[in-house]
Amino acid sequence: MRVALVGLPKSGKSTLFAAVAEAGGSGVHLDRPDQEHLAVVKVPDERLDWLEDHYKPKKKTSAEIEFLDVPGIDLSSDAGRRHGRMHLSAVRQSDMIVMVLRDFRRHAESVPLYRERVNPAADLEELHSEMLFSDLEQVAARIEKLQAAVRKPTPDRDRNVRELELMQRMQEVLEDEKPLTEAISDPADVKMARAFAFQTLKPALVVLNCDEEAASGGEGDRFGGYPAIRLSARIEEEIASLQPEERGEFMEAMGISVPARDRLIRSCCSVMNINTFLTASESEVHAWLIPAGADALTAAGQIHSDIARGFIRAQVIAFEDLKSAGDEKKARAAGKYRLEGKHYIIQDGDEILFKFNV
Ligand SMILES: Nc1nc2c(ncn2[C@@H]2O[C@H](COP(=O)(O)OP(=O)(O)OP(=O)(O)O)[C@@H](O)[C@H]2O)c(=O)[nH]1
Ligand SMILES: [Mg+2]
Repeated sequence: MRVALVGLPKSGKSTLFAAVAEAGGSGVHLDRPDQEHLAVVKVPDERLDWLEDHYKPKKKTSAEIEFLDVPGIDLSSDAGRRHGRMHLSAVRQSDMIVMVLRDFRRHAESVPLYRERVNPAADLEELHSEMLFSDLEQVAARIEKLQAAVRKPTPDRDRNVRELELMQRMQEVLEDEKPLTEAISDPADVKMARAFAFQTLKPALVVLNCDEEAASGGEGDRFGGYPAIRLSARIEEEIASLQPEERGEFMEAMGISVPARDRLIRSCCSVMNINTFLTASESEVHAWLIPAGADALTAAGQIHSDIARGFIRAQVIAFEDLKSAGDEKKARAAGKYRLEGKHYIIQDGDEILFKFNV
């Protein structure tokens, strides 16, 4: 799972990236601001920590997601726009887009202003138009190809006709300046469109990079039609650069209860519609990410193809039930463990033991 941080120049993407990657200080990334950077990040999960305390395993494995720091896209010049296009192709290979918008005013004089403004709504609009436009170009090129193809009686003509109809529908939506997520919902259409990795078809989150005092905004906000969170990239980078034992005190002094890094990672999982399931034993506790709606067989296959192949049953308990019972034995006595089959839909926070036979 890969999340791309995108935005106009100097909105704080690399600062946020350093905080998320816990690179500490002004990490190596700032040496090459013109390049993309990738970091693998552990998803913070209190449930996994509880299981670790409880099972005292040899090993703890967090779920991971990747963050990609993309250089700022300067749409105010032709050269900048061309460069931006290049980087947006890396964005196409990501599963989700985080649009980082500048909303900090303090010390702003030392950071060059984009188009002489601090205006996140206008910035989002500009970024959004660019992504719409780039999808529109791709759609138009595809339509041209398909129009030629459907004139010939080839074996895949039916499919081409269907695709052409879909592309024309998408073109209309884009020309209406709406993201493709609003054009298609039918799973067959989504599948057909997915191959093109359209940008406005990707789940997206807005990050408002604010001054410290404005950064503690609640969850569940929206901005310009997107789910949004507020944070201060600079403070987050500072927190990430501290030793873990110093963080609590600093955060308390700043009036921050949860690092925005954690809020960001969690929001990404929620926007991508990703759940977590857990496995636990004396040898290892492990958190796994899985698309919402996936079944027990898919979860088993994620751990190992043998477990899916020889799947017998899944023994499942909701983490909260385990926690409130206190331990495995008490939960078992209270009848909280269930046996589920292949088609059981995994719920967020399920702790699972797969029984299999190969
Ligand atoms: N005052 C203040 N400055 C910030 C904040 N976030 C980033 N900056 C500063 O703004 C400048 C640019 O930050 P970067 O994180 O490099 O921004 P960027 O979006 O990666 O920039 P490009 O990749 O060049 O587009 C740096 O000097 C940061 O220290 C913030 O929340 N408050
Ligand atoms: Mg940068």
